[in-house]
Amino acid sequence: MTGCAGGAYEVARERYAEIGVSSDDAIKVLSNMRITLPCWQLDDVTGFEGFAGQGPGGGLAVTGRRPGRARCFEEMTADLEAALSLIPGRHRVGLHAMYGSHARRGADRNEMEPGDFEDWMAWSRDRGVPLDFNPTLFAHPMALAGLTLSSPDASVRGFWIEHAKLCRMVAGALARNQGSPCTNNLWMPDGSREPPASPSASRSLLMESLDEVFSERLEGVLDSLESKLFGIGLESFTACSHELCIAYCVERGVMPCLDMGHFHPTESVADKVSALLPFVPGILVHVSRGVRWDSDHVPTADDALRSLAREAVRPGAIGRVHLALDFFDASWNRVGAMASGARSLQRALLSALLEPRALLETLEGSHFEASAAAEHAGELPHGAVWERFLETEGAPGWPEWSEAAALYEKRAAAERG
Ligand code: RNT
Ligand code: ZN
Repeated sequence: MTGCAGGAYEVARERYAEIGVSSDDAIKVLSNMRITLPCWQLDDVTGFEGFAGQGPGGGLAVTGRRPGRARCFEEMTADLEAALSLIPGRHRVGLHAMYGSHARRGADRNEMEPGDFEDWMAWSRDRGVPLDFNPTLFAHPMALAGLTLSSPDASVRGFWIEHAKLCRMVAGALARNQGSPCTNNLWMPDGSREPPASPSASRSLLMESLDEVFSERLEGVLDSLESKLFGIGLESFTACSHELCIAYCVERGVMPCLDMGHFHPTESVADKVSALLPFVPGILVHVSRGVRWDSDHVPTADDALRSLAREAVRPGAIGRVHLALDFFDASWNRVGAMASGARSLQRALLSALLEPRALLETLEGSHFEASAAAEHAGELPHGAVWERFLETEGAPGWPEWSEAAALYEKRAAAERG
């Protein structure tokens, strides 16, 4: 609940001061951290083009069939505004190319123009919400075989190269519109159910295509490339594996996108951050919660997310590690899921910001002392600091936010079916 952090916060502030942490500073830093919200969570990755009737394809699977998904720009922006009102702070929205208005003028993805996102740009200006972008290389008849930029068919490859290039132009237009950079994240499903005859032939085609896509330097566009372990129906081979992705990004100065669901289940994504940062312009993290596989569950503040948050708030990482939520769960209230995922990430970030880093550094190497200090710090009253953060941002506490999401969904489902 909001409005009750008062005395409790003063006590918390003192307790944190004892271990050398300023909770006021932690709140300030958190207030300035923008998270990119995935618009595709609101419509089960369907898009506005009429292609994704049978699901997104490309090895992706949406779980659940709750009523009330957003079916058009107006419904989607209404849902985004509802979600944003439940999340403390100021944030960004990530679009996919499939949410443009090109289909209305009969244009396909290889004929898109920045003007197809004019309504989004107007919304972004009105609400002061910067946008990020993603080319959509799935949910399309030309991607049915699971191959796009690495397809042996030159016409398929050409189609997707053109699409990816046009998307960079769109991202440039979004950047100009918002007066700040726009992240453009390229993920392609390319892979196969059985091992390919020549993995290296497939990867050469992919790299040739990528070189063409990235050939021009574009002002305001922060390019990223997302790797993957495998997709459903594409289990044996993924052209843009982690190794290819990282090597390519290092050589070409592109940001890698690390999706938390795209690694072996016990692999730590957090640990990759400090290993990669010295070599790349930045890192985009797709914050997701894979349960047993890349299941795209809504993130909760679990150990994986807490470790990631710890790396994301280190002095050299802030501003270089971009955080974007990536999940699609139609078994949850969709707006509630969006707000919940964002709030969980913020909680994890706040806990990380409240860690006594300086103290822990002095205890480096003395194992039990460090562990004892960390355990003590972990039990300090962070809930009171979270509530002060909510008050500062004028955001609802629990249960208000969760009740508001439930009510919103009820109304949307009644109107939309
Ligand atoms: C797929 C990737 C990709 C998508 C979104 C919709 O496994 O994670 O980022 O989830 O672009
Ligand atoms: Zn992702």
